[in-house]
Formats: sequence, C-alpha cells, structure tokens
Amino acid sequence: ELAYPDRLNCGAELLDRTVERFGADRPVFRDDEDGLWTYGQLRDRVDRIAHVLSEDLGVRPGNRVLLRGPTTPWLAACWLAVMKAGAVAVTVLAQARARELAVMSEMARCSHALCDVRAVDELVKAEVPGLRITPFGGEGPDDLLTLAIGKPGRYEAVPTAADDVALIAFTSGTTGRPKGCMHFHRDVLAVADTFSAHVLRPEPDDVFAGSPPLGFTFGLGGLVLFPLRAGACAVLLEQAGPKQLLAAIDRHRVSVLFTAPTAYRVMLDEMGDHDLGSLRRCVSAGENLPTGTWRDWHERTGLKLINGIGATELLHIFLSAADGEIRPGTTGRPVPGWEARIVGPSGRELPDGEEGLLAVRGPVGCRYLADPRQTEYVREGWNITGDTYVREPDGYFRYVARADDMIISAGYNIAGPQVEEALTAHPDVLEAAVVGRPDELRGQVVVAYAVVRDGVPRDPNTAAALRAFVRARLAPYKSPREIVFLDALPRTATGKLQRYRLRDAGA
Ligand code: 3SK
Repeated sequence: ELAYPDRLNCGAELLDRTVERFGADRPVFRDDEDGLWTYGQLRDRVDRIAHVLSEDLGVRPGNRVLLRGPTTPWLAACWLAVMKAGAVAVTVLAQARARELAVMSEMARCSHALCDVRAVDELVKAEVPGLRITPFGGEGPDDLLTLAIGKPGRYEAVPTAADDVALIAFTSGTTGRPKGCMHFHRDVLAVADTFSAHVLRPEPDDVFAGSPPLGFTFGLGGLVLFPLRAGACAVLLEQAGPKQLLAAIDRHRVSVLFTAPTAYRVMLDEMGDHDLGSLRRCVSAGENLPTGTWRDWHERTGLKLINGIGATELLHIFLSAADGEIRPGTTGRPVPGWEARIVGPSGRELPDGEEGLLAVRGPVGCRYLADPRQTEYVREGWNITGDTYVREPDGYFRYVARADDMIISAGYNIAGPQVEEALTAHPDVLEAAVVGRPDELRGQVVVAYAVVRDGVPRDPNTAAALRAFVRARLAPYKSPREIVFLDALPRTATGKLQRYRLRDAGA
C-alpha cells in the first residue's frame, strides 16, 4: 500500500528530494549532442523557469499549460517547472498538427503553452483563443530561457495536494478520437513506486534511454519519472529510431532501455558490432511482444525482454514480470500494488483459461476529461482496458488481442495478433497487421498486411508461401485469405498499429 502525505508536489519530490538524497553533482540528462546536465543544473534551470511562469507569464496553480517539443532536457525541465509551480502539464506529441492541437488545447482549457521554438509555427497555426504561447530554445528576448536568465536559482514548490491534478495526457488510442486522461501528483510517483521500483529496481548508476517521446506517458515514465526517482541518468534523444538507440546504448553505456517490440526486431537486424554489454533491463511495451522477438533478443544479448502492458489512462505499466519471473509468451502478472482479473461482457469474473476482458485496479485510475467513455472504461471500480486476455492457472496473463481486433469469421473467433505473430515468425516478414474484412458469406475474412524485407518479391508466390507458412502453424481457418504488401504499416505517433485504418481501407 503506497502512502503519500496529503500535501505533495511531485516535481519537488522528483527533483528537490532526489538532490537531497543523492547530491547535486550526479548526471541526470545527456542529449544527442553530448550535452550533460547534472541534478544541480537541472534544479537551477527548473527553478528559474518556475519563477518565469509565476512572475512573468501569470501562471497560477491549477492553470493548464500545454507542453510541446521533441524529447530534450529543456522539455523535461519545463515539465518539472510546471509541476513545481502547481500548474497542470498538458502533454501532447510533437507531431500533432494544428487541428489536433486546437482540439486538445480547447478540451483541456489551456491558458498557456510552452513550446520548443522549432515547433511553434504549427501551434500558432492552431489559433487557440486566449492561449499564451511562450517559445523555448531560441534566442529572442521573449524566449522562456532568456527570461529565465535573470531569475533566482531557487524556487519553493507550490504545496499542492496529493490529489491535485498534475498532468493531462492525451491518448488517441488506436481509434483516432482524443481523450484527455487526468493524473494526480500522487499518481506520478505511484508509477515509479510500483512498476519501476519492483520490476526495474533501478540504481543511481543506471542510464536510461528509449524511443517513446515525453508526450506519451510511456516515455515520460521511462525517461523522466523513473530515472529521477532513483537518482539515475537518462539519455534524451530527439531522433530515437532503432539505429539511434543502438548508437546511444553503445556510446552512453545505457543500462535500462524502453522501446516497442518492432524496434527490438529492427535492432536485431541492425545490431552490427555495436556493444550492448551495458544493458541490464530492456522493457518492451506499447504493443504485443511476439515470442519470436523475445527469443531472438535473448539469444543475441542474453537478456530477457521485460514485457509489459500499460495505458495512458493508468499512466504506466501495470502487468509485467522481472528477471527469473519472466515467462515468454505472457505479459506477466500484476505489478505489486495492482490487481488484475478477466471479466466477461457483464463484468462477471471469468475462470482461469477463459478469454475475456482485462480489468485492472491499483494506485492510478482512469479519469477522462469530460468524456462519456469514462463509464465504459471504469466499471464497478475496475478499469476495463479494452484488451482481451487469458489468465493462466499459474496467475500469468496472456495477451489475445485488443477487444476490437477480434475477427469473427464463419463463427470462429480469431485473434488478429496471433496470426500476426505466425506471419512475423517467417524470416522474410518484418511486420504484419491482420484485420477482418466484411464478407457476405462468412461475416468477416482474415486479411493480412505485411512488410517484407528488401529484395523479397511482393508477388502472389510470396503471398502463397506465407499463407502456407501460417497454415503450418495455426488452424487453417486462421490463415489469411489475402496478403497485401505495404512499405510500412499505419501507426499512431506513439508507434501503435492503427488496424482501423486498414479495416477502413479494405471495407
Ligand atoms: O502500453 C502502452 O500503450 C502504455 C501506455 C502508457 C504508458 C505505458 C505504456 C506501456
């Protein structure tokens, strides 16, 4: 049971308390250009920015401040300053376009925005009435960092309540309609004190890196909350594709890595002679982890990928397993502090071995910003994540599909991800997405979209060979009727597969 005091400011806890515990001289952030920030420098910069927010920009506790930019130490510093000033950080992805930015800023009623100078034009284009935009990272007199120069280097954090909203994180899920998820100051610490503390067990000498951006809570946790809570260091990369990750691991001796299954798969291909010997924990989340990728990574690096499932609604990962407890082919068990079960459509708990909806509860709950979908997500105190899972008799949870990715063909239930896993086990296939296409006779038929390696012909012979490969592994009714070759699969800005776009395209 986590216990936090009634008055709690997560920014002060993550920064000021960590400096008190571990000292100001330890490294906290490294960037693409080999810049190094110590904890003392971070605190000084955060506190100056917090002064600008309160004194020059008129940010008051509870005001909502949109944060936008590529993953940099300055963006992380702005996030911490907003926390210390008692305001609410509204995090959006750097890739969001003007129309999306307008919707999110208006939904969250943002009064202010802090925006990397390189990303300001799109935000200005959004023409959000009353939004005061302050750029950072430029050199103009109105730049946040110019304004910060003249401020004192210490700022007393606003004594927020543990249950004050600290963060509004937007998710478009995989369906394209944005939802704002509100999280309290205590929630921000709770994800570090559950998943990170029990599964990662970080030490101050750890070096974190990863691909998810700070506008996605997967990245905010893995690159800011978890390292800071442990007094450790994070490498913040603006470009964090598989190649850049491999180079960063080698160069900065990264020990804790966060990325998605597809990136692990590509890294296996691109590893070359990069030295990955510093890695000790590799987290895979955001999507289902194919068992083949788990095994290949284990074979090449000797490391067991830590699978996990999280949700923006619940801030971070709630099912996972560490070290000797890892069982490939499963996501793991509830992280200490969390509970999980499988329920049927009526909410009744199902026995082990039966497929149903994953329901979880723990220190963080879903609180949508004025959205009727709240009562679909939270039922009788349980958060219904929208994933179909099975609990095995030994208590491990095995992923089946997103509930809306189940295909029903001629009365058979087919989990798209299972067919994808069978396809990606073929050495020519880099990625696959499997959806149901409406069919008069069968209701739906299985259609696969595949990305194959360079040089593999995208022709009917390859398609036939892949279908035969799947039929040899799965019941024949699961084998795709058709295989369509694509250059890339449609993904959200956070890397999640958008099966609905393939469904719509094929309908
Ligand atoms: O699995 C996810 O999509 C996720 C979402 C938010 C935070 C963390 C994770 C892994």
